[in-house]
Amino acid sequence: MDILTIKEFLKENLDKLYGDFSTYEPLLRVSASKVVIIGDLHGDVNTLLRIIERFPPSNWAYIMLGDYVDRGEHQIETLYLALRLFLEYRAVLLRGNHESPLTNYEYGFYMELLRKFGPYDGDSLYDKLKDLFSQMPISAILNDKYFLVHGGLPINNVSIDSIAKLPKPDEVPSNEVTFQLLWNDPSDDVKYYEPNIVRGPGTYVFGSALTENFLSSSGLKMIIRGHEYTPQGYKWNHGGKVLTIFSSRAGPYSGTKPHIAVINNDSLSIIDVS
Ligand SMILES: [Mn+2]
Repeated sequence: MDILTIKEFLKENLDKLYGDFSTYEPLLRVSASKVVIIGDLHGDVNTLLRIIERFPPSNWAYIMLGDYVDRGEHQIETLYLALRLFLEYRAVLLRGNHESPLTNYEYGFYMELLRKFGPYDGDSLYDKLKDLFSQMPISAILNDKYFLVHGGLPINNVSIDSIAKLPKPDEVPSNEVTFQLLWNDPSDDVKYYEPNIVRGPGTYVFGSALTENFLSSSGLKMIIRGHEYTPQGYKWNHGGKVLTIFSSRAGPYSGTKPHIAVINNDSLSIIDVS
């Protein structure tokens, strides 16, 4: 993948992409019978290329759960492919906690832009990319059944309607509900919630009682999310109500078997794409 082509693509398309993303509410509603759901990539462009080859986006609706950048070797290439999937096939690109200046200066994306595009173009493209991130949708409801989000449930029993009205753009994000949707993790060890010691201030682990409340009040069946590294590439929590998908073996995740979730005519399977 030629880095100059990617630079030109970004220069030509970022304004249009910003316009497109700014029209979306934080909660999307999606209906499709054949769907590919991709978890964290973190710059693992090779896994994304394998997924595209095996599940052609002309036949499959793509939903990506965020964390395209930071950590891996090919963050720019991964984001570029995701943006092309959006422009050419209307892939759903949800925002992860790494689509934010809060992480990009520290975990690699900003430095990769400077290194591959040069200091001037790298810095000015980052300015536009962080604006783009601030407009990405936060969550989606798929087929009136699945709630899709990068991190997890916030602790204060939010409704679907209130998620749909969260403020956008939100660069950090600084809204605490948005922040928790991008950062929280499920736990089988708590009933309601506790501070998330691993991730730090403002983040929580949410228990099965919150999942039950949310799913029953919204009429949904399952939460599908990314965010958490698991060596086997997926895991279940809350008695099969919360599915975590992890799709990267970049950088620190080289021992992972990346997986995706595939929905084909209402049946859900978890597929090894390593
Ligand atoms: Mn994450």
